[in-house]
Amino acid sequence: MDLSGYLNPLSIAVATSAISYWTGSKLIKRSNIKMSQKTASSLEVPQYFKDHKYPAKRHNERVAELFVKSCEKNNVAFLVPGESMELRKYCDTVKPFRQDRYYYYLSGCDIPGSFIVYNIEESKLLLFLPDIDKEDIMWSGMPLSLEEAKEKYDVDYVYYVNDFHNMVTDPKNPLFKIDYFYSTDKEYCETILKQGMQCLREKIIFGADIFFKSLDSCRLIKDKYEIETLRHVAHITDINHMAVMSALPIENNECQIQAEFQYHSMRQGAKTLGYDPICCSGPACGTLHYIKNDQDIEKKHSILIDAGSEWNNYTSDVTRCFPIDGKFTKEHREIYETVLDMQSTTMKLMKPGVSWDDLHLLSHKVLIEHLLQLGIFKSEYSVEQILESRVSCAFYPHGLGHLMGLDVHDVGGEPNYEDPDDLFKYLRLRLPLHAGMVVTNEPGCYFNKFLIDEYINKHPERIAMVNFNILEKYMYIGGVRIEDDILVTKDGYENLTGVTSDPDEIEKIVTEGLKKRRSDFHALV
Ligand SMILES: [Mn+2]
Repeated sequence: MDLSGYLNPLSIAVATSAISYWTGSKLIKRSNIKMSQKTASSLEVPQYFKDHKYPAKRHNERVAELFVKSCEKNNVAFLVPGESMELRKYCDTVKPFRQDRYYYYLSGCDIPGSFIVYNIEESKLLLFLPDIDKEDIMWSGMPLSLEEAKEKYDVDYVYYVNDFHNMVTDPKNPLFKIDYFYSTDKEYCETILKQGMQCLREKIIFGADIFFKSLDSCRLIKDKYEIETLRHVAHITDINHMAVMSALPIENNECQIQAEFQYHSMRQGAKTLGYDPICCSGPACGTLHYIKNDQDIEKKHSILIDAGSEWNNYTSDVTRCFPIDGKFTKEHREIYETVLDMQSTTMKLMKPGVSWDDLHLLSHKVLIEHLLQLGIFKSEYSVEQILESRVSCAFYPHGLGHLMGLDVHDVGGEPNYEDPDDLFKYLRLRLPLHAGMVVTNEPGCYFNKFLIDEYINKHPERIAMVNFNILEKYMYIGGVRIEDDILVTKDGYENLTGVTSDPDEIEKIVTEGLKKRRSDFHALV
């Protein structure tokens, strides 16, 4: 095919805002993480990332394959912009930049203010970089050149935003023939349209269902590159969690739990986390998305940390719980083993074709069996009667897990937040498992006054099932959640998370850490 109609890349030109791309030298093998491992100081990146580019072109092809099945129009292209840098009000500093996830999926490009065009009929992917702002070079340094960008990204051509106008208005250019540009976001597109491209306005179709559905279906199933990325970030996260469990002498407040996690994340090259970390102690462990992370942990017993590093825009999502003094109390251990049983019972059954609804339901049954044994539920009721009443939602109100990838709660799970059944309302994945999905398996058991009021005290038939004298003895724990990141494989699953969840091993790790002095840690304050 003759592509001479596309503009020739300008050789002298450079683009604003380069992103860092660090490389290492050898593959870090994930195994069970041992305290003696010194990989936490390493910036090494698996060889795979040196041999492969982010497969942006393939992602566009896959989305287009699905898209054309439901699109009746011809001469169609995708026009997808990324996020731009945004100034804070009344000052000249910028808000933290986070690339749009749909854009990243289709470009692999983290440069603010860039966009892609994918010409479906010609199967050509064009990347447009922001025009050069010479003044900005003084402050921000030299941006990536077009050649460097072509080398780095899996695209057919690289141009400047400024070139786009000439291309779509030149009758000899293939883009001139495009009748419809499907786009995700109107707001981002406004920047492009402002640059003298008003003629395009009526050709752009924003936010069409068929476009988003095709994107979400593709993002639902991870390819090899995405799996390797998720594996690498899971390994980084393992080490952060190990660090947190091993550093109690310098952790006196929840914010120092967070500090230890983030410090180790950044040392391994993961400069951001996939979500606000949840670092709680004592009764606060019962708050599902607690992000205050500012309370003293002394005089409490339990810690719950739910945190995951982010690397090349892919995240991890792992929760671990441990006793502050290195020894689980009787009640904490009982609840810990309950949750571990919920997780391992459902984990064993994970494989393609299995309904996530069914596994979620099974995790409630395992919870109910344990709470019956502990006497929190009264023995005159059967597992079925208790399950049917939905009283177990008071202790486990969220879902067994969710999809994970570019977003921590990744797209494509078809949740139904309007489900009238409390048991399924917050289940974010309502599909059968499929090879290539990455999901969290994260059951929990919480003792939270608000949840007990909402789910038990407002329902007389549920009140009758609970022994409140026994329940009271567990309130100080707050809650336990154990969360691992799981890849569904063609005949089962692979647990990407390597940090231990075995309660005996956790006791050992915490105890060993407690034997150290403050001066054994790199801690000036
Ligand atoms: Mn999660």
